[in-house]
Amino acid sequence: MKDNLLRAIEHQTANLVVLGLGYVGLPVACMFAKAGFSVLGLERRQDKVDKINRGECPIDGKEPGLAELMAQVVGEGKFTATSDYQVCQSAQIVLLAVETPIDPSTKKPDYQALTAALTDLGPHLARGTMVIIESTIAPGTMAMLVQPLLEKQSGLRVNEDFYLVHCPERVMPGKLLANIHNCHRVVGGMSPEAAEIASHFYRHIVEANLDPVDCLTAELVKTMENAYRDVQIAFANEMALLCEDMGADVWQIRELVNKSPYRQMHLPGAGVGGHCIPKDPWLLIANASYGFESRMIRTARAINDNMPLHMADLAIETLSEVGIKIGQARVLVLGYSYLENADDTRNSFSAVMVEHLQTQGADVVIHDPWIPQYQGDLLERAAGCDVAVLMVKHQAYYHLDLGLLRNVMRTPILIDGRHVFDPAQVQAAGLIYRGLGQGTKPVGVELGPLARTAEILQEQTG
Ligand code: SAJ
Repeated sequence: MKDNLLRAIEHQTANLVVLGLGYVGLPVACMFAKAGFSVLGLERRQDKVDKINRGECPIDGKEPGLAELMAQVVGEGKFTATSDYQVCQSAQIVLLAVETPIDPSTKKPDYQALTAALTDLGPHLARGTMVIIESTIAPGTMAMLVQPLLEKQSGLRVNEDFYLVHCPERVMPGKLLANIHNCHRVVGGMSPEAAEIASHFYRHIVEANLDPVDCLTAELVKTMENAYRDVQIAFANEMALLCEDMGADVWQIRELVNKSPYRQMHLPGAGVGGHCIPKDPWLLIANASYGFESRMIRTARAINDNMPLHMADLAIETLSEVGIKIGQARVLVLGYSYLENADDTRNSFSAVMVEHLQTQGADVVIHDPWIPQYQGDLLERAAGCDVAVLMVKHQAYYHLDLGLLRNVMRTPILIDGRHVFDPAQVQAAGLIYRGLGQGTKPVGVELGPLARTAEILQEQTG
């Protein structure tokens, strides 16, 4: 089994089926096709299958090189999409890249897509095949869900009849192809042999280090690396709240802290969004048991989830200082995507703030140069607004004409959630400035950001 597979990989005669053609599956399918493999993309949605087979990239947004590469490999007949699971019978390698979201209320993994894919694949799994899971999954999932389900559905035995591998994706919108080529990968195998064979396979598209490990290690590396980032960001956010409370400037302090060796304090911000960071910490602790109680992960998530609500607090408080109630205010939200200079709105923290302000009766106007429904002239959108809240540090906002902004607003208040503006310049333009982490706590006003974090924590821990 091993020699046949290694030979097919070495000579690129191995047929590859990629199951799931989204942000993860589509670029990896194109990269293996470009490397010389014959690739079939399995996708449930027929409209998406047809679009790909016309050579049209189904992924919106700026993904350097992806549309061109896809058109090229489709045109060369190296990559074809289909909705027919039967194709798995002639595959030597099947790569699964399906979504693994978190249930918003229970914070537990939602494996509907993964379970459906494995259930459909099982009956078509041929002896000698290597199955690779690229989706990010909770540690323990390969052993407790993937292996038993595949064995049951196929009647085959892992390591005897087929190989099973977990090679977690490393995608980042805007860098889909680059990250595949340049990012270090752990290659987890249900046996050392499986990890070895999969490493040979990925060497065809990954230039960076490939570390063969066991599956549990691979699951922990991926989810832990993002939980680490979430905790780091939460620390920066909590320091921003502390500095507000104490009347200090967290941005200046962060710069000075980072002058110390081995310090790399992250950036405070108006929220933590995207498809990885808000989700992976919950995956990391999902299967922990035997009395393991995560406090840090939950608290970090609560702090970061609270940031858009804190931005709303800053706006409400500053409005009240000039005698305007939020229920009579018009609020301009600057930025709706989860990351600067990108059009990806998954887990948008601005959406959380918008909903909160609307429940308070505010009239909310959204601007985002990267999101079609929110594009348009910023100053037109700002007309008549009482406060502008900067949530995402899009490059376009760095050159905002503050004087013109001041002239069109009904009340000239600017809340800066990303340290984009110089407070002195904002005030010189005639606007009232309030910056996240820049303490100008009004005397006698009891801020409640940490109290709210405690509320969120209480909700999560039940
Ligand atoms: N954020 C902060 N402060 C920071 C860093 C990020 O508030 O100091 C916020 C961002 O505004 C954003 C969210 O966190 O809303 C996530 O930002 P991110 O830079 O982590 O971008 P992602 O979500 O695309 O993260 C991905 C991850 N890569 C993979 O999962 C393969 C992450 O592990 C990487 O560190 C990140 O890309 C990257 O920078 O490459």
